[in-house]
Amino acid sequence: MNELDALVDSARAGFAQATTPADLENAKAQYLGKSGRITELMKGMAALPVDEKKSRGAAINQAKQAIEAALTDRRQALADAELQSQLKAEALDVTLPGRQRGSGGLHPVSLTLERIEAIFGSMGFEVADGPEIESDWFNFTALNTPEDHPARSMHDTFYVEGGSAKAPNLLRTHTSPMQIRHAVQHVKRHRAALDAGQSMPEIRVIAPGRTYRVDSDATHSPMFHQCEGLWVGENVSFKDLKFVFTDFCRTFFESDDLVLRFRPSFFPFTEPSAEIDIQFQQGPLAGRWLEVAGSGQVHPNVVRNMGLDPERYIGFAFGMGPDRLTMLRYGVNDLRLFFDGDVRFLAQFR
Ligand code: 2U9
Repeated sequence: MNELDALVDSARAGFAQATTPADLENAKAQYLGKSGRITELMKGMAALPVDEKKSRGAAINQAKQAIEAALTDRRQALADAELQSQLKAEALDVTLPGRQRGSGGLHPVSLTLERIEAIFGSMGFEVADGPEIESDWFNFTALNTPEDHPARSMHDTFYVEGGSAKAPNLLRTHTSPMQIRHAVQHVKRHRAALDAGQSMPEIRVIAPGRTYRVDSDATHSPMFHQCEGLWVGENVSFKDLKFVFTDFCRTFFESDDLVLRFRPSFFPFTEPSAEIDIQFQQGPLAGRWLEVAGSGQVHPNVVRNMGLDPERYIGFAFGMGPDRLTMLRYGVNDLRLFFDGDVRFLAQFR
């Protein structure tokens, strides 16, 4: 093999060892650069006799073209390898199933509110709605709450702008105002019949919704939920309350041997009043009395504020905390977990 064939073979070997464009450029410089081997051979021709220069020049040029061809092939090979590497890295398997967006779900307290509405709906109760920013009249006065009652103080109630100094606006502290509004509208609708001495359809309503109090710890949140109920007619007594609420609790907790206890208590808007406790007969809470609601016969002053004669119309009311019922039903021990917005906690109830 002559010197030029050896040089072409050496260049091909050098280019083949280059694994990156930069390595290849370095290898190219050794053969085709200004101080490369081909340039040296060309300079060496100066010393040759005239009749040898032509053939020598042609031979060197042929070797140069062979090296340039080898360089082009290697550049293409490296470019192809880079493209294949990128295609592999960015490969998208279009046959894979689509990414599931994941099914959302209702908040556990919303599930409880829906359950409460369904159970009382099955007993003929309507569902009332009403404003969360209330007047002093509907939140306190209409409910027979004395002017100096501690619940009216600023450290219990969120007062807001609007209203008047004597009757300020506030964030409702319970859902009772919705009951009063519903009852007043109901009486207005049947005013003519009442004035003619006829009866009116009974008031049978629940009022679920958000309520607000200045309080915050593991069992109290500034925003919490309440659901109150009201059944007023010409002959609605405490026994009706005991039956309705017992039936509700057994259905809600899916426990037919659940027992209720009514403990004497006091609320300005009911007389007599009673706290309601429940007791499971089996399961982790068996044997413990758990307070779940307050209740009582609607106070005559409140019946009067509805526009009804308390000598003719009587009924019961109750109030319970859907947040607490949710904690009992699912075994949650910190109320704040419901309102932190942590999807890892909330997703358990989907
Ligand atoms: C009208 C007349 C009477 C609603 C009632 C309670 C007793 C009661 C709270 C206890 C803590 C709810 O669970 S809680 O957040 N409520 O104890 N509420 S009687 O009485 C009314 C309501 C409206 C027109």
